[in-house]
Amino acid sequence: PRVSLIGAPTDVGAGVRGASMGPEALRVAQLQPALEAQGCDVIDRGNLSGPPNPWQPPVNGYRHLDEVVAWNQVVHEAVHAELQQGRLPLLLGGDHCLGIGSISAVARYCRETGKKLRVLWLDAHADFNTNTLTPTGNVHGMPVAVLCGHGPQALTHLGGHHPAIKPQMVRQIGIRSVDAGEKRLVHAENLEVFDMRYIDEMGMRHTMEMALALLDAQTHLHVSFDVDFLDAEVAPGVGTTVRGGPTYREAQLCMEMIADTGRLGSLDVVELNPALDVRNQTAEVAVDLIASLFGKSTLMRR
Ligand code: DIR
Ligand code: MN
Ligand code: MN
Ligand code: MN
Repeated sequence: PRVSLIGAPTDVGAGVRGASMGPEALRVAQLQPALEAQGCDVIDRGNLSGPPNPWQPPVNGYRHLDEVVAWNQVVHEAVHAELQQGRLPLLLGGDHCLGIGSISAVARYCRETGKKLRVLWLDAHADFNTNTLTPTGNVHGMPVAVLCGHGPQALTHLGGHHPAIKPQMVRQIGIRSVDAGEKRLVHAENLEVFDMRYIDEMGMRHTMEMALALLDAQTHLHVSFDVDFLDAEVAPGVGTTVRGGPTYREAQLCMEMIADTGRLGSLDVVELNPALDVRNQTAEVAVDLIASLFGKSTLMRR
């Protein structure tokens, strides 16, 4: 595929500073050559710009809402422009609040082209908080709820259509930290969550077979990869590590099975925090996994 790298160097939605350095860490870890080795035609569009992080407490249950809106508007336009040109946008975050701009753009493109949308949300967290449920006010804990229509109008209507997506389009994988109020909303909205217990009991192979079931030639597959999906021992360079995530091998299998569908149409790689990393190892692991997502495998398979 033709891939466009889009850097969004911000941490306005996060509770720990440093994800703003994620795009450069992924470049330093040789993301572009890794994609080119898989036969991708890659253009690095450089970094978007937006407001600085004011580092303020929440107002009405949101921290930095104006800044979050501004960043998501530029992300939305950049992602949509790449899709319109027939290119695969790879958003380099930045914190996970940027999934609002990215996925609303993908959903808009799918509506414009008559495609079906499936979103795979790889994360330790459900990111399904609202301003009344959130214990932190950090908008990176809210993007899935916002995309499903729960949130401030400036975010829920970002792509012109409300809600941007339906909960049935989403499959969450690797979840192991959900806040109490958030958990009620996850159940009320019937969000399909393959949590760590499911993966422990059923294995990553079966999990991915279920999460990828019923994709067809008309389906656009979006992967939103929060690097805290990975076990903290594999990926220390994230702001909100949670013990007990997928191992390196499980994550590789997850990515390879997504690649096998041939349906990947857009990707977010978010929450990488170089300020907390050890010699850029988390960025290197992320690049390994992205290579698998774009088809890298040890040997040919049937
Ligand atoms: C927590 C942490 N659930 C919150 N969320 C995320 O602040 O809402 N951490 N996404 O990465
Ligand atoms: Mn997370
Ligand atoms: Mn409305
Ligand atoms: Mn997340």
